[in-house]
This record gives sequence, C-alpha cells and structure tokens, in this order.
Amino acid sequence: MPKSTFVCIDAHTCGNPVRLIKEGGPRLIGDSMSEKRQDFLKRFDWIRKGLMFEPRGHDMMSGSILYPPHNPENDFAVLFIETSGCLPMCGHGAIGTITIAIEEELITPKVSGRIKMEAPAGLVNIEYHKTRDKVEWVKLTNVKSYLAAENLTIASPNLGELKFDVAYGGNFYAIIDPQKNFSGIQDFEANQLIQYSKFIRDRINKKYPRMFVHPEDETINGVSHLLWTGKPLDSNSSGRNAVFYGDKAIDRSPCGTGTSARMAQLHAKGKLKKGEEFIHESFIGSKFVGCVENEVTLDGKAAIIPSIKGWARIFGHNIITIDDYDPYAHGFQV
Ligand code: PYC
Repeated sequence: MPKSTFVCIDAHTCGNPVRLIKEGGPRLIGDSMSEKRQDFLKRFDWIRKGLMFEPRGHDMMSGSILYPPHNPENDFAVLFIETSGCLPMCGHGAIGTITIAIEEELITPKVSGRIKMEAPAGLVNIEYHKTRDKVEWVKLTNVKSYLAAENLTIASPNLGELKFDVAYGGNFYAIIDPQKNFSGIQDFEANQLIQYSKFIRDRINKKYPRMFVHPEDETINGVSHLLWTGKPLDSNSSGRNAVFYGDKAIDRSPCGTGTSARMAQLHAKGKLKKGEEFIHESFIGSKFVGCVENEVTLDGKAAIIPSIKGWARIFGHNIITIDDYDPYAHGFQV
C-alpha cells in the first residue's frame, strides 16, 4: 500500500490557516504556474484532498507548495491548495507562505526584503519586513484587478432578491453590499452566511454561465467566492467583509484577493482613489491595509494594481502521512 509523507509548516495569516508543504510536493508539468496548476488538478488532487480535508485539515484549510521560478528573474513560483481546489491566487496564502519561507529560510530572495512570486494568476511583487528572526509584515502588489459586472440580481430563498457586483482580484468575487433584503454582515452569524452563500454562488454561475472569464487565462473563470460587506467593528476601518469560499468556509483573514476585488469595485465606482488607504476587516476583526497602487488597463478595460499588507505567524511543524491503509487517506467532507 503506498504511503506518502509530507513535511509541513503550519501558520495563520490574520487568523486564517496556511499549511506550507515543505517536502513531498509532486513534480509538475508545465511552462507556467497556470499550466502546472492544471497538471496538479489532473494528477495529484488526492494530495490536496488528503492535506486539506478532514481529518488532516478542516473547512477553512488552505496551503501552498513552492516551485522554482519559470523566469530566472523571479524568486519562486507557488501553487495554492485549499478545500475548494487550487486558487489562481490567494492573498492570505501568499502572506503566510512568504512569512514561513523567509523565517524558515526556504527561499533566498535575490534582493533582501523584496520577492517576485509567480502565482497561477500572474506575477506578484512582494515586500516584507523582518526584524531578528521574525517577519513583521508582508505587502503584496497583486495582479491586475477589475470590476467585471455591476447591478446583477439573484434570488436567494432565504433573503429574497439580492443585487450584486462581480469583481476580479485573483479570483472572481460576487460582492453583496447592504441593501433592502440584506442589512449587512453585522446582523448575521457566520453559519447563516455560509448556508446562504453556497446556494447563491451555484445560482449565479448557472444564471450567468461563462460570463466571468479572465481575458488572458480562460482557466480562471466563474464566481468562486462571495464577499458580503457590512459595518466595521473599528470606526477607523474602511470596511468589513465575510468572504465565503470552499463549501463551508468564511475567511478569518480579510482575504487578499477579496480585498483586491473590493478595491477594484470601489475604484471603478469612484469611491476609492489611487493612493488612498483601505483598511479592510475580516469577520473576526483582523485587518489588512489595502491601497490602489496604480490605474491600468486589462484587455482594453479599466483595471487597478492593488496592494495588500498583512501579517502571519507560524505555529507548528507537522509531518503528515497519507497512507492508503487509512480509509480516510484522501479525506472527507460532511
Ligand atoms: O486571501 O485571497 C485570499 C483568500 C482566498 C480564499 C481565502 N483567502
């Protein structure tokens, strides 16, 4: 019976888990991280399921595997794994991955304090600050982000008709702001939002098939996440969100790709200017500091280059086996 061993380092970014697979990740075929992501999904998805699902993981679990860069000017490439699949980009995952990779000396950046990371969604430029043996913060300058559609509607069996926008920040987000049938996340439990979200996401993708496809990489398509908004807990924050991902998760971090999508939406509507700070709270109140770094175009349409700054902490070193002798070797979901 085959048994595979994975050496992992566990951390969290502002409350949300990041499990970096230090040893045991598979060799992948492809000339870019986008191609390698497809190869992993075809041939090695059992690794993701085994390490992310119960009993080795849980509903919020996410992680990463490091690869050599495809362009020698860059520092490394990354595959993101989580309960729903392999995300094209993951902001909290990147902040955790950089923190682990620097503190544990898994990578040596060409320029100290700066990293060029190849994600499936594209190149992400990173700055980090380290004092003694700890990374204090990580700032990502993310891929081009844009508002893809606005004022769409969907019927929710629980809430009634909801209006939403869709924005891209490394993944496609349906953004649901307070409105007649939804007063804001401050009035809801996480479990209620999870229950509503799964159904709404399925309905959006059925009602608007093939509407959300990245113009430069058609493997990135469909609404994968919902971003519900509401009143911040701290009056100094710009906003608070509950990001639904996977089948049963609300992000404990403010969500890096979600914050990028949110800033793209607000910028397109004239509500956030270039250079303005955007302090985004998660459902548990942890914060990322976002900013619109630049105004650009993507496929002839307006887009932004967003940045997100946050922190992560390592809490464990873990050797995990996936052994076919175990009936739950490849995990389960309830
Ligand atoms: O931080 O981009 C993010 C993210 C995506 C899903 C969970 N977190």
